[in-house]
Amino acid sequence: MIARLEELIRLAQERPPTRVAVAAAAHNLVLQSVQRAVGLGLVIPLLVGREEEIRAEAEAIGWDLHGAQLVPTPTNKAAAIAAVDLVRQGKAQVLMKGYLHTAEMLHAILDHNTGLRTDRLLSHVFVLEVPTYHKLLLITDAAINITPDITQKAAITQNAVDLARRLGVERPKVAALSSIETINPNIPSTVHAACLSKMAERGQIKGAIVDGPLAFDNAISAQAAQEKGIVSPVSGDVDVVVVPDLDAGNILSKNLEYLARAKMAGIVMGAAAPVVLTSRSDPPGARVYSLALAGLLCC
Ligand code: COD
Repeated sequence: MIARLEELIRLAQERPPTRVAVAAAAHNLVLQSVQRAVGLGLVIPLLVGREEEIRAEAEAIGWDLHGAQLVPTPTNKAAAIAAVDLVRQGKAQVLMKGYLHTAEMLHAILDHNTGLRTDRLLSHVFVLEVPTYHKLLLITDAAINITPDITQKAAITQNAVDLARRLGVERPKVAALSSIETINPNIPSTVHAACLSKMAERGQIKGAIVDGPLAFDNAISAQAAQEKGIVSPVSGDVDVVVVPDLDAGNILSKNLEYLARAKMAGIVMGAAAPVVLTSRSDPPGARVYSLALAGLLCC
């Protein structure tokens, strides 16, 4: 079982470098992270975007673009489409979002004719190394599905469980989160969480123990659960938290990143290839961990 994000890099270095198509690459943080990943032997980049801007940004960070291929496009939208196409053609194994809006990247991925759709739901998983928690914590979905219904949440859960298993957790413990641990029909996330728990019991979600509704404290701390008299097979040892909606997940992840100094990686599951979808403000470290994770998932 992988316990630290640094291990992702070590494991990815045991494999040949991954060919990564970077959509809208002309940005210093994007190029810094790709340069670092090239230096670590993790990736061979195809930098898609405005050529002059990519060259200027690369020069500004002191990178001669050695080891990178440039694919010129006039706009961000064209860059997103071209990067997706490089993956479809097999010229790249991983897609990475550069400096463009998430929705713009997702529209290119979701295009019926030219995208990277499969029969699965696309969902995002953050993998966090939180200094105050004893194992990696997966948070889903904080970046793609805005207000998922129960069917979508089951798919989101399955995608995260599959990722946790790829990271070596044999039977991931999943907390379906809400703000309380009892069912209140006026709080839809409590009903969703209870359904997910039952769906896992009945084999509609496979390979995991799912419990919910749980509030975040009862999920993460066995002591908090005990004090509330909650008996849960996952409390205090959770691998995956499924959040009520995108807002909750986004706030939770960024809270842990900024206030608890969590390190993080992020990946999109359910597409025809791994997609690195970091936020435009993410530091290079998060992007390098994400590239290492994508490299481990692509073959
Ligand atoms: N997986 C697979 N197919 C999907 C998904 C998904 N997650 N979401 C939509 N689709 C398909 C639908 O089935 C349909 O065929 C087509 O895509 C369009 O569906 P719509 O009209 O419901 O979706 P859109 O195009 O309005 O929006 C889809 C987005 C993923 C772009 C949208 O949900 C979105 O903007 N998400 C938030 C992205 C974001 O801003 N994240 C930032 C947080 S950091």
